[in-house]
Amino acid sequence: MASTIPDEMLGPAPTSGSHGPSVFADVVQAPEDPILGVTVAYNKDPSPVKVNLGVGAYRTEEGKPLVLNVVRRAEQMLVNDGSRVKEYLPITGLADFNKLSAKLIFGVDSPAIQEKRVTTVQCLSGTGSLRVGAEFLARHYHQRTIYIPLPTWGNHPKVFALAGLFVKTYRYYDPATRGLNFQGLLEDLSAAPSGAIVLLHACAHNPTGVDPTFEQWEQIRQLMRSKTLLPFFDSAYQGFASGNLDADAQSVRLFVEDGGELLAAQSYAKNMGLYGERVGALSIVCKTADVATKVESQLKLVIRPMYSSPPIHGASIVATILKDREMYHEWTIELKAMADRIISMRHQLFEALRAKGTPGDWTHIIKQIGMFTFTGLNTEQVAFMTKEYHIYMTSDGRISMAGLSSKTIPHLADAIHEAITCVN
Ligand code: KET
Repeated sequence: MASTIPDEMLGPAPTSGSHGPSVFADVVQAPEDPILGVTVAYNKDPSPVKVNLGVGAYRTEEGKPLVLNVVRRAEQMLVNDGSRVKEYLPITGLADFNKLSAKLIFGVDSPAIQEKRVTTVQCLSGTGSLRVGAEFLARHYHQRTIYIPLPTWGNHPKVFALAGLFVKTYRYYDPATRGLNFQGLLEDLSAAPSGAIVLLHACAHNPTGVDPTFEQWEQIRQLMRSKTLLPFFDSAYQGFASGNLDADAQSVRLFVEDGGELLAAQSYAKNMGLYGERVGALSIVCKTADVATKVESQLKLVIRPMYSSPPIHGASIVATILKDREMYHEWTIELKAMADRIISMRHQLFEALRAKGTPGDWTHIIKQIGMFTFTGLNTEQVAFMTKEYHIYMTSDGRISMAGLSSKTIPHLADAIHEAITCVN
C-alpha cells in the first residue's frame, strides 16, 4: 500500500496551481538588441527590395552569406578523419588552436610567445573572449574601471558592466570632421586614474571605421604605458581593414613589443566567416612565464562554472587552416577578396552619391575602413530609409558595407539622397 504524506508536511493548499496567473506575470517585454534586432525587423518585411545593412555579416555580390572554400575543405577533412571523436575539450580549449591564434595576432616570431609569457584560452567568439577577460579582471586586477571609446560597439558596455567592471568613456570620434578626435582621446586617457583598463579596437573601429594612424598609435602607447593604463584589445576584424592580417595586427604588436602587459580578444566570426561557430580566443600577455601560468589557472576558474569548456568544431576548422601552409595561403586570398569587395562597395556608393549630386561631403565613405560606414545620417533619416526604401541599418546611421552589392547600391543611393534632401 502506498504511504500517504501527512498534511502537515505538505504545507498550505496551493492557491494558484496550473490555472492561476503566471509567476512571471511581472516580467516586462525587453526591447530588441540594437544590432541583432535590425535583422529581426528585416526578416519580417515582405518587400522584395529590402536590404539588410544592419549586422556586420559579409554577403556576396548576390547578397548571399559566404562560406569560404578553405573552410569547406577543412570541414571535409575533419569529417573524413575517422579518428576524430567528440570528447570534451579541456577548459582552455584546443591547444593547437590557442597556439596558432596567439601567433596570428602577435606574429609568428613574437618574443612574448617564445618566452612563454602569453596565455591563450579558446572562448566563445569575440564576445565570449571579452567576457572571460573582463570577469578575470574584475576578480584579479586592482583597478576595476574600464574606458571604452565613444562611440563603440553597442555590446561593449553591457559585457563589461555585467562582468563587474565600471564603464567610463573616452572621446574618440569627432562628428564635425568625421575623423578621430585625437586631442580629446589623449586628454581623456591622461585624466584616467593610473592603472585603469582601456578598451582599444585593434583595427577597423566599429561603428566609425576610423582608426588612429601608426604614429598616433605610438603616441597612445607612450601615454598609456607612462600612466600604467592596461590595454584590452578587441580584435574582431583582423584582415578586414586592409586585407592583410599582419598590417591589421600592427597596433597590438606595437604594445607587445615594449614588453608590457595586455589582453587581446580575437574573433574568427568575420575573417573566417565562422559567425555561428562561435570561435575566438582570449590572450593575456604577462611580464613573466610564471605569472602567465598562474593567470591561466585562474582563467580556468572563470570558464568552468560559466560554460565548462568551449565547442570543438569551429576551433578544429581554424586550427586545420592555420597549421597548413597551403590552406593558410588560400585563406589569405579569400580574405583579401572579401576586404577588396567591401572597398569596391565604398567607391561605388561614393560615386553613386556624387553622380546624383547628393548635398554634403561624402568622402568619409571612402576614407573609413573595415566593414562599416558611419554615414552621419540621423535617427529620423534612418527611420525614413527603412520605412520608404526597406533599407535596414542601425539607428546611429551605421551601414554594413559588406551587406551591399553593385545591384543594391543605386537603391541605397536613392534612399540616402531623398533622406538628406527631405528629412532633417
Ligand atoms: N567586437 C566588435 C568590435 C564587434 O563589432 C563584434 C561584432 C564583436 C566584438 C563580437 O563578435 P563575435 O561574433 O562575438 O565574434 N559585431 C557585429 C555583430 C554583433 O553585433 O554581434 C556587429 O557590430 O554587427
